[in-house]
Amino acid sequence: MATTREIVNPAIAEAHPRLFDVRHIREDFPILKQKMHGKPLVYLDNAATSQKPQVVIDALLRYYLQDCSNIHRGVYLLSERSTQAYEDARANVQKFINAAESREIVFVRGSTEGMNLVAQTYGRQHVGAGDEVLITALEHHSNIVPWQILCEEKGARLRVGPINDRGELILGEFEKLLSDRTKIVAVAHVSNALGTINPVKQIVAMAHARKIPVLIDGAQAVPHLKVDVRALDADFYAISGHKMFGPTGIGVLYGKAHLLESMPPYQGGGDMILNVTFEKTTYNHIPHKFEAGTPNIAATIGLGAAIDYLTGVGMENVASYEHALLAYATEAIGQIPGVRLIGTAREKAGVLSFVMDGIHPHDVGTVLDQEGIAVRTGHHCAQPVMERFGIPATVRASLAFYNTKQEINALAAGLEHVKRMFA
Ligand code: C6P
Repeated sequence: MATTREIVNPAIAEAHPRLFDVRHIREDFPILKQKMHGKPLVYLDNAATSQKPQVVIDALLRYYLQDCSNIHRGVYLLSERSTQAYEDARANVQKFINAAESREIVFVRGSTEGMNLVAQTYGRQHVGAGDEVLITALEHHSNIVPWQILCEEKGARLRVGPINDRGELILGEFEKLLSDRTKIVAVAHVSNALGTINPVKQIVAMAHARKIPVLIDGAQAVPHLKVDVRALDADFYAISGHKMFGPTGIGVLYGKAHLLESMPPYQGGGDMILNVTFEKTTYNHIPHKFEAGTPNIAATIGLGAAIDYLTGVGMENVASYEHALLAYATEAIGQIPGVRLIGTAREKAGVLSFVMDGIHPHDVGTVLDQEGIAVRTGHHCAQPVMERFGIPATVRASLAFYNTKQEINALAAGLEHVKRMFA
């Protein structure tokens, strides 16, 4: 596999030889050593979920081997240790996305739950009959359906900013959809089906000029780009831990403190209360008000470890390495006769979606699997994107910073093999 040193920026590589040496990075991910159908695993389904470095696996093990206990409840040392590790993870997230305060970090199951939380709390509070919620045409179902549920309940209207043939948001058209009726804007930072990076900073500025809050679905951005929620001035920002090298079942909803404080709770239960009587319950302070019941403690601690790991590698390094790898992949795959790239935005991250003349994406994926190559095929939980491009599905190769040019070459060779099989 990756025997060549893949050094993107020689100056930085000289200063930090380990950072850009993909061979060493790959050593941190035990799963990548496996073979599939007798071939080296080429894992190109990182947008679905990413692989975990040993330090994350170790953190999970450590919790279960040494610290396993509930948090915020026990007066004994074991519980103090797990509470500390859980709250340290919150502080890690805060620093990583540059939130102003750790109480702005709410732990949820994933970005899906983050979006649903905002729709069901802020949304129910502020969206009424005749109001509008504005999204874009490149959203994942997780940033469509929660708003549809809300709009149906309230008699509100879901508006959709259009995209062009490259898969870029048409900003002028989007802006025209902002009005007095718009009560919230919800947009993806990076599209999972197309890889488009939305101009979220501009979108936030446009919405804020009209005093409209913005939720950003950051599920596909945080693993690839350095995200600064304060620089973006995002009101809400949703993250999935498992896509950023952390465990499954953990995610983050960032929310500005004054907004979180003003919102009603999402779920009721333990830990989200200060006092309960049958007559009246007073709620806990943020973020605990939104963390009812025993959370996924192990996964939260694992997410903290993933953030430490990413911080060690450096998100600028991740972004620049992947940028070069995506350019290489776009060239290598895009020039194969019969392959058509879907999503050719000028600003892209991590994703290469394509179709092949006369061959169903599922067939492509099945043949690639026999070559040890894991890609996703289908609508990628973004059916309206497929409809926009007039196709039922694509093949999607999605990158992480442990992928290599050799793996892209293997994908290109695999696609030539597919073509021969279906010729
Ligand atoms: N996309 C993909 O293969 P959860 O499932 O809650 O961790 O993430 C949901 C989600 C929200 N927004 C975007 C932009 C996403 O890409 C995803 C998850 C995966 O593309 C699984 S469908």
